[in-house]
Amino acid sequence: MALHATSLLPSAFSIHKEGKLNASLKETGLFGVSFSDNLKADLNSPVIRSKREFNQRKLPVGAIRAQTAVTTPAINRATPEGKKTLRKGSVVITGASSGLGLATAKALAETGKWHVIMACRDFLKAERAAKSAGIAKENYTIMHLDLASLDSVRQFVDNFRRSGRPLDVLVCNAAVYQPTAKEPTFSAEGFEISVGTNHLGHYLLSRLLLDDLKQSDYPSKRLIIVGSITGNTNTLAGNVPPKANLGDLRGLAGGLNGLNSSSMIDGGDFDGAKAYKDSKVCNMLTMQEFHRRYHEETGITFASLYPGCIATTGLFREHIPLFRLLFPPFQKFITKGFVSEEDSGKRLAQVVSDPSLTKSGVYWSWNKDLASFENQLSQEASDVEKARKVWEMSEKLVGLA
Ligand code: LMG
Ligand code: NDP
Ligand code: PMR
Repeated sequence: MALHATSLLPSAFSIHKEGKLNASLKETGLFGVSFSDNLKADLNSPVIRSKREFNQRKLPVGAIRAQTAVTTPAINRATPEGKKTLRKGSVVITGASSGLGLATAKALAETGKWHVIMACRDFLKAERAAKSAGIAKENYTIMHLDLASLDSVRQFVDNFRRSGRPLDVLVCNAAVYQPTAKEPTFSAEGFEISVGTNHLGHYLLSRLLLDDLKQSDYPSKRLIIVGSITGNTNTLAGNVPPKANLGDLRGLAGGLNGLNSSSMIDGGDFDGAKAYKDSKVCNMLTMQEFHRRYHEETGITFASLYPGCIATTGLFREHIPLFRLLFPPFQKFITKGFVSEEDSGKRLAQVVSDPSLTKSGVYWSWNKDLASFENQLSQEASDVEKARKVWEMSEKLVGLA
């Protein structure tokens, strides 16, 4: 049963549908009572290639440590007793060189049931991170992916296919956050960098890899996109200014290039924190649109999540030092929304592999007893019409339509 975020808020808070927030200061987290964070392919070519064809192809010179692997059926009778065994799952995690992505890679690799493809923009950083996290060599492969370049996304997809590995789960985790930027910066194709990376890069990646997911014979295939509480205006955290708001999408329609269109989705003046929150709304809308378009036909589980406030990650690297100093204790002791990198990794790993989390179209969160629950998205983040428009506009921007 879906729990409503608002129903978990302290009674002193009520958040109305239109995003207005009423707060009486007695019994609020800031004054001693916890606000738990949870309170609250299309392919270039339409030809569908069989896995056998993938495996027969030669490894390209340019593939970065893409190891050869012969794809075996998901379930085989390998044991002498003839018991059915499941082959190792194969999961791609973007931005696995730090924070949540790295912690998730570690949690999955440690089970011995997953091979993690760490899709990262900085190969050496990723290698060092995997080593220092103690991930066993045989459980991961690093492949280059820069989400701020659509060419790089396409190259990654080619390299991945040439590696011969199946794709059982795709996790769109990477993100950038520019809270202090005064002026926008842009991706290779000229999209404002936060929406360009967090949304458009992942949008192209997941559209292209959908075919690979379809071809997997793994029993539970999933596409997971990391969302956040701060993009949801039905929560306290989502009401800290600047608030997410995609408006009428005029900036997105114009290409977010800051030249003949605004760099912001809603057409407004650049605001880095808002651009990040808007990108998270796009992530959550995309997950639902995937669900509506493809779940029934493919059986793939499409999900997003809010892993908790992982206040110590690299996401806040561009914030002022005072913020970085105060934010973790603020989240730990005041909002009580704090979660360690390790625990957040276990949460995302659950969404990847837990047999009880196979429901599609869900935005997962965790309550104060650390149990997962189906959370409710804000009105904007669950707007069906907006989801369709974001999908169609994004499709044009990334060259799929
Ligand atoms: C913007 O500022 C930045 O400008 C932008 O760059 C980006 O970072 C963006 O969301 C990201 O934030 C937001 C800024 C403006 O909020 C603050 O950071 C103000 C901090 C004020 C601290 C007062 C809290 C007191 C608690 C003491 C704890 C000590 C530890 C401090 C750690 C700080 C780390 C965050 O926000 C405003 O305009 C005013 C702030 C109002 C908050 C709005 C929340 C809406 C819900 C209202 C509920 C009211 C609950 C009590 C309010 C009292 C606190 C103001
Ligand atoms: P980190 O900064 O630690 O991790 C982000 C990762 O994304 C890094 O590995 C980074 O690579 C990678 N990345 C950034 N840009 C690109 C790019 N162009 N191409 C490929 N990879 C890229 O932050 P978190 O672990 O906190 O963030 C992970 C996810 O969790 C994000 O989606 C974020 O929105 C979400 N989230 C985080 C919360 C938090 O409290 N921290 C709360 C809610 C959601 P590199 O190492 O090279 O910089
Ligand atoms: Mg927020 C229940 C309270 C709660 C939670 C769970 C978060 C999560 N935050 C909460 C409350 C508040 N925050 C309050 C009351 C304030 C005003 C003092 C506040 C401020 C604040 C700032 C300035 N919070 C922030 C920032 C950031 O720069 C972070 C951000 O918005 O990044 C986009 C952030 C966050 N608070 C969170 C979470 C999870 C973030 C981080 C990032 C994200 O959504 O990925």
